[in-house]
Amino acid sequence: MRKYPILLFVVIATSAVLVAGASATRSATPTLIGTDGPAYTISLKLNGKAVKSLKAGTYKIVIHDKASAHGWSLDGPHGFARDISPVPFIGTKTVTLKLKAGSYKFYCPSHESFMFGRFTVK
Ligand SMILES: [Cu+2]
Repeated sequence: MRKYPILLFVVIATSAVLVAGASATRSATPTLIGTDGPAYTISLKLNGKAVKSLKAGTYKIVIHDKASAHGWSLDGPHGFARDISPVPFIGTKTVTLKLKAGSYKFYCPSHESFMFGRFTVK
């Protein structure tokens, strides 16, 4: 029975490729960092730069909510609307979202007229 060692090797090699593929996909998800507060500030950054345009796809969004008076919400195309960090909350919220092409606006629900930013997904 010389076939068994070869078969076992093939199974192990295949598993290793699948695991490597899965972790490569995961680490490729870009992370957007958002903040609201302190004071009347709100932001969204990718690699330290304010987000102005993004490629459509899946993004991890981490919001650092630094003020109970403020929140962090995101509106987008096709009625997309998510309150990612609600107004009374202070702390960190993390979501993974699939962003489709269109115009997006992030804002504080309590001060939407002046605490907001916009970006485009292409
Ligand atoms: Cu606010």
